[in-house]
Parts: sequence; C-alpha cells; structure tokens
Amino acid sequence: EEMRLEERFDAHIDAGDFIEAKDWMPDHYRKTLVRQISQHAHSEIVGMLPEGNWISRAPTLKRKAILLAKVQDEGGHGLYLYAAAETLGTSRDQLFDALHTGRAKYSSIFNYPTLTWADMGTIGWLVDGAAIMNQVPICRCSYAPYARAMIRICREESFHQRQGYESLLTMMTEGTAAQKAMVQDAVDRWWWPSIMMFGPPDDQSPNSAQSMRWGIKRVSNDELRQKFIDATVEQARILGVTLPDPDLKWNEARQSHDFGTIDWSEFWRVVGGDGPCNRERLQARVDAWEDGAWVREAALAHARKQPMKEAA
Ligand code: FAQ
Repeated sequence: EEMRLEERFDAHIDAGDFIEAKDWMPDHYRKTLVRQISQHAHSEIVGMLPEGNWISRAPTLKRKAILLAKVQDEGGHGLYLYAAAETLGTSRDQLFDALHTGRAKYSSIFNYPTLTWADMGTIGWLVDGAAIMNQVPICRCSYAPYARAMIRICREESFHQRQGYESLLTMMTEGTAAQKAMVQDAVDRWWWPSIMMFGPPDDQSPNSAQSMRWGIKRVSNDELRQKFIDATVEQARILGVTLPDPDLKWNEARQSHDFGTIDWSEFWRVVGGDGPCNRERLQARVDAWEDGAWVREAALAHARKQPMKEAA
C-alpha cells in the first residue's frame, strides 16, 4: 500500500503537479519541507534584527519610513512561512523552540554586524538580491502552500532590492567622498557573505539531489550563485563600486564570470554558531519570546472568556 502511494506521489511530481497539505507524501519529503520552510521563516525573523538596528538612526524621514516598511515586510514573510510549515503538521511552538534552543538553522548572512548606514542599502542590494535569485524558483516548488507564499514574498523582495540599490546610488552620485567610501566599505564586507547565502557547492550539498528530485529546489546552489554574480557585476559598474574579488572576470567561453575562492571554512563556522553575531542574534530572539510571555498569556485568557460571554 505504502509502495503504491509512493509511486503515485512520484508520478505526480514527475508530471509537475503540485502537492497540497492533505495529499499523501513520503515522510522524508515532509521533513525536508519543514526543515527548509522553517529555516526560511527563522531567517526572515532573525533578518529583522540587523536592519532594525538602524531604524532610529535613518538619515531622513523618507529613508526611515522605507526601512520601517521593509523590516515589517520581513516580519510578514516570517509569518506566512511559519503558516506554510504548520500545514505540514508541526506546531509553531515546536518551530520556535527549535530556533530558541539553537537546533534550527537560519541564514548565515544575518550573523554579520551592520556597522554603518551604507549597510542598509547594501543589504537591500546584495542580500535581498541574492534572496530573490534563490526564491523566484521556489515559486514553482512542488509543495503548493510554500509556492503560494513565495509569490507574494518575491514581489516584496523585489521592492526591497530596489530601495537598497537606489539608496546606494544616491550616496554614490550625490554623496561626499566619505559617504562614497562608506558604500565601498559596506560592499567589501557584505560581498563574500552574500555569495555564501546560496549554500555549499553542489558537490558538498547533502540535500540537493533529493530536493531537486522532488521539485523543492528547481535550480542548484552553484547555478544560482553564478547567476547572481553575473547579474551583480553590471550593477556594481553602474554604481561605481568595486566588488572585492581580484579574480572576478568575464569568461568568454563560459559566457559567465569566473570568481575567486570562497572561504567555506568561514561559512561553516558561521552556520555552526560561531559567526560575529550568532550569540547576540539568538539572545535577542529568546529575550523577545520571554518578554512577550505576558502578551500570550493575556491573549489566551481573553480567548478563554469568549465562550463564557457567549453562553451568558
Ligand atoms: N545559512 O544541502 P544544502 C531572507 C545549511 S533570505 C545557513 O545545500 P539545502 C530574506 C543547510 O540548511 C535567506 N545554513 O541545504 C531577507 C543544510 O543544513 P541542514 C533565507 C545554510 O536546504 C533579506 C546544510 O547547510 N532564505 O531571509 C546555508 O538543500 C534581507 C547543507 O546545505 C532561504 O532560506 C546558509 N546560507 O539548501 C530577510 C531560502 N546554506 O538543514 C531580511 C530557502 C546552506 O541539513 C533581510 N532555502 N545551509 O542541517 C533554500 O533555498 C535552501 O534551504 C538553501 C540551502 C539553498 C539555503
């Protein structure tokens, strides 16, 4: 019976059909999705912290309104993604617990500090730019609730990327020499971590083969990284910044850019919990959870009173 169900499931996947929450699915497919979707949700929520750091210090009211809206969107993305993960039968409390106890991963990129205002524009340009490149193919993910959530998320990410680029362009075209230097410094610090966001090289990516087979991932880590680098080189030229990689150059035969060696030991160190801000980020989430306990208790107490009121 299980065999027949699995064959039917594989046939659906091969035909390019979407899988809905109530459909039968192999246990490993379910687990893989809970892992990826919840890590994605945690990334959005932890991802609010580096930028949240600058809301009160934005240089103008316009920039502050934009940044506030962006960080709020990230909160919204986290919520849609938690809801998508919950359709697979894991509760939000379980998902939060995995984050707060350090069992669940979130994107390595959010463990780097935001040192200057130029980091806000650079995160929009490079980090949201990398996020879109990775997330557009997930709009066609075989698991329909995740695919649906990704459509709206990608539209908002696209706005996030543009606001970042526009903010940097303003500094580079109208700014002082010090402001231009601040943009270059931010790009120097964020470039390598941004290209690490796509994950380990394909031949060291343990989940890729199965996730590609199931249509969870549509494009490989290395292929997405290459597409991102190729798209970004031209944007950097227009901006007037240098990407900090002396080996970055056009390869006519490959019709792509060659690039230098990525420091994968740094990537694994950050993923393993030992990046510049891992402890601070996790502590901020644990504190927010503990400080919000009274709100959850009050909401539950209020909910319990409702049926009593209706009965009265
Ligand atoms: N950081 O076998 P693979 C955003 C882990 S965008 C940390 O290749 P997979 C928007 C991976 O989990 C950022 N860990 O894994 C925003 C696995 O460990 P596990 C979030 C990483 O899943 C912008 C192990 O390495 N986006 O938040 C990373 O097939 C600005 C082996 O790797 C998503 O999550 C990493 N960078 O491929 C918000 C997109 N890379 O789980 C605020 C959805 C890999 O077996 C401001 N996720 N690992 O213990 C995906 O597309 C995939 O999960 C990948 C990884 C591509 C990230």
